[in-house]
Amino acid sequence: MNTKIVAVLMASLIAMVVAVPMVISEEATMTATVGNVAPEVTSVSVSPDSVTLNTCPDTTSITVTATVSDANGYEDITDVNITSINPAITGVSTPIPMTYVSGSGSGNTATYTATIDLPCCTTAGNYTVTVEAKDNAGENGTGTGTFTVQLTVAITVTDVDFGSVAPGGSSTASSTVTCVGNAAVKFVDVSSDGYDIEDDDGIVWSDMTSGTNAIADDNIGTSWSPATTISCNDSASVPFTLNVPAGTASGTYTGTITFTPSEA
Ligand SMILES: [Ca+2]
Ligand SMILES: [Ca+2]
Ligand SMILES: [Ca+2]
Repeated sequence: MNTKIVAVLMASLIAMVVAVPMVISEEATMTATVGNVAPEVTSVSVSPDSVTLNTCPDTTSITVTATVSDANGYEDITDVNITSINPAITGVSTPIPMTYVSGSGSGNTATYTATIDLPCCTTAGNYTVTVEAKDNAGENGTGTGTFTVQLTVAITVTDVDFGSVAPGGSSTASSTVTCVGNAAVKFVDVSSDGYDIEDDDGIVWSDMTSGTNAIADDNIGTSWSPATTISCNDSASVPFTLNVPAGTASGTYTGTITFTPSEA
């Protein structure tokens, strides 16, 4: 064989090997573990944060708003609750579930709210609300907010009807006084000399009149004790006695009793 031909054949073989290489891919598995991060309650606010209660029997609504974040995304937050109110409020039980505010979720953060109906006898003072958020892994975070309940001194009273009284006779009738604010009340007797003596006594009354005729206010008295207190949602009868002087003209006499309560 001619060496020139051998060289050409060798060149062809080498060329074929280079043109059709054997290529085999290999896959490597990637592994990473993303840990759970507990949610955080980043803020708790109460609106209004200074509460003047409606009088009994009405309740007063306050709204608690919490901002919750979770580094695994807000979708990892499963539930948010008000777990305690300190001091506890009679008639308000916890936990109170908070509701996700529709559309508030973005990235790591979402907003939750709950409404609390405060009873009319909720004690005045400062309160702390604790909010707890949980995520899918069962981890939790808490945050607190505060609000203040103001003192309300308020009463309702019923009218006093002495009925039919003969001249020279007397009659006793009562007003039912109900405490409808969160402060227990009393009626101050200034100078401890009886009601309707000083203008700022807790109970004062007018003369009773019928046209131009009058029964003077010193014919009316009460045995109510200034030491007596009335608690929220409790009632008491305040008795009044009317002496109709002999010689009083017939007619229907009317007047006014003014009750001014003080915090007991
Ligand atoms: Ca998480
Ligand atoms: Ca007095
Ligand atoms: Ca008077």
